[in-house]
Amino acid sequence: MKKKLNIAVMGTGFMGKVHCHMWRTVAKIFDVEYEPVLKRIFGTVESDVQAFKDRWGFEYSSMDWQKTIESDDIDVVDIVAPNFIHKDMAIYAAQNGKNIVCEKPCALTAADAKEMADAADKAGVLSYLNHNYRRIPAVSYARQLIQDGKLGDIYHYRGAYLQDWIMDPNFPLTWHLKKETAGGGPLFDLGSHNVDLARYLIGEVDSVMAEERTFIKKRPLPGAGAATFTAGNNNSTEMGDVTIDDAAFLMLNFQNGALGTSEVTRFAGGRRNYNYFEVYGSKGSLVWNLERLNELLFMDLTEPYELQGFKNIMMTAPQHPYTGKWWASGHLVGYESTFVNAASDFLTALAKGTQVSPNFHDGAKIVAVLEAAEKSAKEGKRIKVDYPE
Ligand code: SOE
Repeated sequence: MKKKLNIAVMGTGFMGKVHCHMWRTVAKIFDVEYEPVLKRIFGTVESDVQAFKDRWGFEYSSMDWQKTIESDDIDVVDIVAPNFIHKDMAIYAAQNGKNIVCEKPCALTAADAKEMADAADKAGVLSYLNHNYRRIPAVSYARQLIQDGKLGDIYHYRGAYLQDWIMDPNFPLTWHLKKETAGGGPLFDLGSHNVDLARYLIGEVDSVMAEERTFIKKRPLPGAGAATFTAGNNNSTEMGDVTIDDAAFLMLNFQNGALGTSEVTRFAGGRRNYNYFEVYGSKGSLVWNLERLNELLFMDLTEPYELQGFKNIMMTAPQHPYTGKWWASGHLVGYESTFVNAASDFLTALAKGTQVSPNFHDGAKIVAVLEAAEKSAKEGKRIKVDYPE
């Protein structure tokens, strides 16, 4: 019999939906000790909260985030609310002795993320920052190959995360496009993923050189028809200032001597969710792309030169990370499974009393790299990353 673990989901948006699916599925696929229960849902729009509660079968709904977090019946607070509120919710959860799952980016500043990490440490609760792409079998396996020395010495990381969902100038000025609510544009939203993967695969970043661009500087304020992921259905004529980047290109110097790049943009037409990396080492190379997430390209430079070429490995063997728990060998997994894999690692760490990564300390380091990029773009020079102590 699995132990019940009561979850408070703190948001009813896109990520709220993905996380509900994750909590519902994890104990069915993985042999974890806990059975998550969707206990409480928090949201800011009454009709959405009610609809969410009914659809997912939550026991309680509320529009009061403090009351939701502090409820005695909650074991895990799952923060899927906009970036600006992560810090307050996480610190409050820690102070109330709750374990925490939080969507990325961790916080608006590295200092805020560090405060979250310290609060979790002080309270002795588990923090997990959801950079789900680490949990894709191909990405996890890429790290294994690098750590097993299959790529030899690492020379290059070439990362990109390209989207196109705000190219329409009529796309409304949602919280994603304001510094005070989002922290940054694609630099924070997508760059946090890219930097997380860079740290996971290659190592810590030492310094950054960057350029940022905002192509559309004013947008209509959200009207009644405003939607987050579909452009064009906004009926407001009043305009407001966009205060974040629309694109950022980074050059990364790693502490281990590797040289990397990271391109993030929401203005790459046709690239709907193109999260991509290449890693080049002395003995081999790797290429991966979210839009073909079950495939990993591997080039083995130790083979005779005339036989060399990228081979496309399908990540569907039971030996690949996470895969054996899913479907029969050869069957594909999708976006939603990355979250379920993450929840499995979180629940295992909770049962064993160990840490899980990335956590809020990792979050503080990631945001420190993003802040260095912002500073570099502003000052036009290379910036050494100032990691919070
Ligand atoms: C929107 O840009 C978004 O949902 C990001 O916020 C996620 O982190 C990314 O995984 C997909 O795109």
